[in-house]
Amino acid sequence: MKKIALIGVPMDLGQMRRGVDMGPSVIRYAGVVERLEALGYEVEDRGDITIDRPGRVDVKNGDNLKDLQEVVKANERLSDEVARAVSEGKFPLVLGGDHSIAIGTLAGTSQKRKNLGVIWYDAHGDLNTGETSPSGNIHGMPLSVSLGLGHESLTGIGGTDAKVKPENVVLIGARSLDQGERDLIKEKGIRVYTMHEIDRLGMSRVMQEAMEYVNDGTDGVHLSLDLDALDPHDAPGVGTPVVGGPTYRETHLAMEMLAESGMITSAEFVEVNPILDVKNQTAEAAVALIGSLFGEKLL
Ligand code: 6HN
Ligand code: MN
Ligand code: MN
Ligand code: MN
Repeated sequence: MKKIALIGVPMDLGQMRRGVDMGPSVIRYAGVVERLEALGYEVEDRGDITIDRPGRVDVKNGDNLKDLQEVVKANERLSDEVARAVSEGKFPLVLGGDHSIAIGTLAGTSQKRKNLGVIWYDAHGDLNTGETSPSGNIHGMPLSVSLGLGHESLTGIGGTDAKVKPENVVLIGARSLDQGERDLIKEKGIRVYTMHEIDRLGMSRVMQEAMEYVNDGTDGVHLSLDLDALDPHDAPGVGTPVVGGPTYRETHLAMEMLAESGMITSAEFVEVNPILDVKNQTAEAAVALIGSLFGEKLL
């Protein structure tokens, strides 16, 4: 697919570190459009989704969900925009914003793809619900919401059906899981390559296995890449860093293998926070990884 629809989502209400709403802007500034055009893609930058700003942020409702209404509204808009891109035969490339926006990306993508595979490249599981979340931050919940679990105003975005099936999901890079997330992974039998498996098998074998797994019986594969998956040494500009992650190089290898496979049909890059970053390093890493995902090679 040579046409890309670029969609920015300046969302920071899914978590507590202000500044991640500037993610789309700094990733553009780091040259994402030029990088993709140099690879021969036609890029339509659709600008940013509108985010409603509440007067006071971080307000929890009775269900342990912060800024729920604003997060729902933005994800409804995003879902429509992503669905439109898919129906026009374009590759939706979504720039965050915090990870709560995966709710809208997956809701939009799954309008057309009823058996969507998902690669969740993240230090975290993002499998909490209001009941299990230690924080009430919705960016820790998008994957469970997409599986149909949690508050109905979130699971109902883009229709009441579950957007993805647990057997079509694979997590890569996990090293911080809450108890409720561990329980859910066991209950649903979700495939997870934690740092232990990456250390033992190496990124190459992990990616080979993960790709075979999500490609089996699916009609498209979405990549959800949280920059906090990378070791904080290589991606310091994130709100919830966790030590001991895959390197910049290992993550490039993962993107290069995905490019070779040709299986990825939509993607999002999230959690870049320029206030916490060092000289835009994390935004630049995101752009370089996007380049690799779309087939950039040295020779
Ligand atoms: N992310 N598990 C923690 C929580 O608050 O639910 C951290 C979530 C981080 C989410 O990085 O997208
Ligand atoms: Mn994360
Ligand atoms: Mn399958
Ligand atoms: Mn995440």
